[in-house]
Amino acid sequence: MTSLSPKNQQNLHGLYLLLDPEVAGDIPLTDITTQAIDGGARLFQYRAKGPSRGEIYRVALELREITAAHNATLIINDWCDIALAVEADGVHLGQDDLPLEDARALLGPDRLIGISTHSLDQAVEAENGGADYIGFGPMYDTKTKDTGYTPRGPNAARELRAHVSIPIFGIGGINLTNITELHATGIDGIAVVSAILRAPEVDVAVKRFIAAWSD
Ligand code: TZP
Ligand code: MG
Repeated sequence: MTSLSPKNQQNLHGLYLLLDPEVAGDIPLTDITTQAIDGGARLFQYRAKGPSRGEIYRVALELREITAAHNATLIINDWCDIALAVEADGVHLGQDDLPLEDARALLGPDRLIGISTHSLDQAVEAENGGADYIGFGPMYDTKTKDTGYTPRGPNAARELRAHVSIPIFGIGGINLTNITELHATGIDGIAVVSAILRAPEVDVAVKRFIAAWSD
């Protein structure tokens, strides 16, 4: 298996598809990933909250093979050890996960680290701490995650853009209707779960999101 490091930053824009087995239901994440790649997606995060770490590792290995074959970026949510073990491109961490500094010490300079942020202060802190990108949200109401935050909305994304230079991905409740106003904020991309994983045809949904983001 070939690693995509050193730092595979070229895919840090546009559609960022989060692969969550709870949302995918009966459809294997490997099938979803293959369909999404067919539709043009090149940036993925494996986000599994329920399975054992052994199971997360096994699925991550499969996702790594599929994504690596298509020069697609694979980020692992939460677990630095699994990201390293499967030679993923990086890790995504929340505010209550391993601190950025420690994650960087483990992962080294060549892997990507993304940080979930919910305020301008957190976003600036992540950038100053050496994050490669940030997620910012929830942008809108979402049923996929109980975030504990009110929706931040596009104006907050616009404000963030004025203060943060690293790639910003809006997340939470993003669909083909609200994508247009988010694109106008100048952020770099959108992290999407249910609107694509629950679509009748993942490849078609991916194509629509990519087209909407580039229009
Ligand atoms: N973090 C903030 S909102 C969210 C995560 C993981 C879930 C987004 O899912 P959806 O289905 O795109 O609203
Ligand atoms: Mg986390």
